[in-house]
Formats: sequence, C-alpha cells, structure tokens
Amino acid sequence: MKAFVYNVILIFALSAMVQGANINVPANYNTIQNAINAAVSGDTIIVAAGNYTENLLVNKVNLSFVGANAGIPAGQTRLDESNIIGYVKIVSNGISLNGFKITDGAQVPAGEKAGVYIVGGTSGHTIQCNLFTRTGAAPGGPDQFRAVINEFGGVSSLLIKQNKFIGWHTGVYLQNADAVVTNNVMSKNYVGMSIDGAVSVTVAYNSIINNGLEGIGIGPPAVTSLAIEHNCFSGNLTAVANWQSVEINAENNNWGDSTGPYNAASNPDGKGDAVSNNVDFNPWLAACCGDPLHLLPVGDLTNDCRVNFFDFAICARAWLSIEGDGNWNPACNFAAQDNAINMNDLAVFVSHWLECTSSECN
Ligand SMILES: [Ca+2]
Ligand SMILES: [Ca+2]
Ligand SMILES: [Ca+2]
Repeated sequence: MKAFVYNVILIFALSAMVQGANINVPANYNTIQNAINAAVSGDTIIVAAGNYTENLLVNKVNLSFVGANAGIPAGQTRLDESNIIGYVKIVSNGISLNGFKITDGAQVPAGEKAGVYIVGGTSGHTIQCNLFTRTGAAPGGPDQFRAVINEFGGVSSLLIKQNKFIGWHTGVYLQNADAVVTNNVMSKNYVGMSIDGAVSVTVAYNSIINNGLEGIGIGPPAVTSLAIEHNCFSGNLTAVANWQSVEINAENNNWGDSTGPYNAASNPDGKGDAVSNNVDFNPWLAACCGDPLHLLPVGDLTNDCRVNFFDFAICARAWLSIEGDGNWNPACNFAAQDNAINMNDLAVFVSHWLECTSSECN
C-alpha cells in the first residue's frame, strides 16, 4: 500500500513536471527573450498582443509559444497580433510557435536571413497559425529573406500548418527535411516554397498563389520521398519547378484551370500555371472550391467541396481493405500511418463530416 501511494505521488509529481509552467509576456517578463531565459523545459510562454522588436534564441527543449492568435489560421480574420519584428532562431527540440505575426525577419549571425531559422538536426517543431509578412522587399531582387528555413543538416517531424507567407524571397525553405506542410497560404513571394533533398516531405492542402518565380521549386540533392497533393495553385509564373533528377509526384492538385497545368511536351493545351518536366501532375483536380483560397476538404473524394454520403459510399467499398486488395482505395487512407482502410481512417473522415469549403458555404 505504501508503495502504491508513493507511486501515485510520483506520477502526479511527474505529470506536473511534464505540464510545465505558464509564463506571461509582458506581465511576468517584458521581453520574450527574458521569458525564454527564465523558462525551463516544458514551459509555455504566452505573449500578449503588441510589438516585440527582438531576435529570439530558443534554446530550451519543449517550449510552447502562444500568441494572441493561437489556433486562428493566418488566412482568416485575426485579433490584434503578437508581432515579433526580427527572427526566431530555434536550436533545441520540440518547439511550438502558434498564433504570432512575424514581421520582416533579420540576418541570423552565421546563418541566413530569416523569420524562423531552425538549426540542423533538431526535431519535433510545430509552426502553426502564424502570419509571416515582409514589407519593403521586392521579390526577385537582391532580397534573400526566407520566412521559415531549416539548415542543411536537416530537421525531422516538422509541422508547418495554417500559416500565411506573404512578401518573402521564399516562404518556406526545407533542406533535407522530414516535414508536413499543410493548409498554408503562400502568396506574392518570389518563391512560395523551396525543397532541397526532401527526406520525407508532404505538401498538401495549401493555397500557393501569385508567386513571382515559382510556387514550389525542388532542388538537389535527389529527393527520397516527396508528395505534393490537394494544393490550389494559381497565378504563379511556374507552379512546380523540378531541378533535381527524381520525378516528383504532384497528382491531384489544381493548377488554376480545369485544363490542367501548361507543359509544352505533356500538356500543351493546359491553361493553368506552367509545370516543369519530370513532374507527374496527371490526374489533376478540375477546380478548387470557388477560388484558390478555398481548398477541397479532407474526405471529399467527389470534388464537390463537401464531405457527405457520396464520399462515404466510396470509402465504404474499401472498408478493411489492405494495399494490394481489389477494393483497396488509397484515396480513403486518410490516416496514412498504415496501409489499411480502418478505424484510423474513419476517425479522420468523421472529423470532417459535412464540412463544406466552397465559397458558397461561407
Ligand atoms: Ca500520374
Ligand atoms: Ca464530396
Ligand atoms: Ca489507414
């Protein structure tokens, strides 16, 4: 009995340690860096709306940064911003940055010009619901500022979600990364996204529009695993430019026109954005949901921008199939961690049930 009580106390003590403390800026510390310096692993730093002209060094593991717009996608109407004017340099694992505005970035010493600069070899970061803006920079000129960049040493388990990138040389620059980039808006940059040497990268459900040179540029070294799917491209000089040797999987995107992307060899009648050679873009989505900011919802297999019984019927046929079966349907493998259509996938599907993303719905 004594041992049991001791273990219960120990578990409570450990869980209290895991949860960490909340530190408020400016109530507890008047700068974000002072809050980081005072924090320990696992703490949450809550930053009120306001301007913070600081370059941040994040050097404690498992810190969460919560801005005034945490949980509000950056493409939507926002509250007053927690605005970091400068860069955020991440040198430790497990960092979450949620709900900030990052303005202009700055030169990272011995690094790049960046908004968020992730040191090579780190893992487990989430960059979510942040508005990355740069003003006064002419995309395509000498300006080389990247909103988010990881060092060439690679990064693992990086999630970049529901952010907006506008006015940068490059919105997101991944190098030898293991990352998921989803539900972001990349607009009016020189390059929306650069991907060099993708170890395992998924770029899905993003609006990639009006970028001056490329929506997505893929460079050497040769990619290991890269999927570009369910994105809406429009108004980019080139939507996807492949500069390395491995063919890129870019099926099931919309390219700004129902006739598909333009490629002189493989789709000369395409009226959408141009696509380079060595990109598999067929089949493509005929339309987004009214405009390129309205993406098809997860779970919509009939491309009507609604998740309903028509979609359910398609996946019901594939229920309990595994890869290789006659009724296997990879489009129903929503939770992709296994090669089976099962409860994991149904849970994802149900979470989107009756979702409608058409411009007619909001
Ligand atoms: Ca194909
Ligand atoms: Ca549907
Ligand atoms: Ca599955």
